[in-house]
Amino acid sequence: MQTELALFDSPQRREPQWVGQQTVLLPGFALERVEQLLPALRRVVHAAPFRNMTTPGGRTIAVRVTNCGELGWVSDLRGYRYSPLDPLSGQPWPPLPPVFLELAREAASQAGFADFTADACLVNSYLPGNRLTLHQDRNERDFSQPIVSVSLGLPATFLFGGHARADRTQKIGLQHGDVMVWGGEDRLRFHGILPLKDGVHPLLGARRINFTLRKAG
Ligand code: MD6
Ligand code: FE
Repeated sequence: MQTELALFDSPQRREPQWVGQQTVLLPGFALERVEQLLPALRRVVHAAPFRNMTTPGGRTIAVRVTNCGELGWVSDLRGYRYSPLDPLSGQPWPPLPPVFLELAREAASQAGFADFTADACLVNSYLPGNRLTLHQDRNERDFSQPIVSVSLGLPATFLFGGHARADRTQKIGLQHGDVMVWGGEDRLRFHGILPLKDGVHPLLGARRINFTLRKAG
């Protein structure tokens, strides 16, 4: 009985799935740390609240974002870039929680990227209906460094394209606790998120949180 309950309660990591030459989905990889990740996330969001940013073209980005770490990704009429200061407060971004750094390093090493040390973490908050259009992540200095992406809350469909915007995309389901690591030859592939479906997650409610750990500087 006890074992059954323990089995039922215990977070399940599943087999890694290679979705690109240097891109791996680690299903459930973050589950065993969720109890540390959520309070750490709450502290970050308390210091640097989620906000809507503006594209250089003047559109509002529906997905709300914040950052932690030495550098944070920002977008406004002047462009996309990394900044050491939160433009809302004029203060440095809150520090990267050690549990984020450890998770990123372990996940990256599973994908063959040894000694990954993130200095930036972009946190995205999606409500039902929010999507992220196809884009490349190219504001970081060193494209030899991978990106580690952690999904929490409602499930989402990730679109994974090629090196040109018009290339066909594959759909990858991302669930609460999944971690994706990508780098190398896949580092500049176009990608996005389909509109989030309605739902309520037992821990996070009606939203999805994604955070991506990067070496930006
Ligand atoms: C998201 N992720 O999962 C959006 N970018 O909500 C990204 O845009 C992303 O997951 C670079 C690397 C991994 C990612
Ligand atoms: Fe991205």
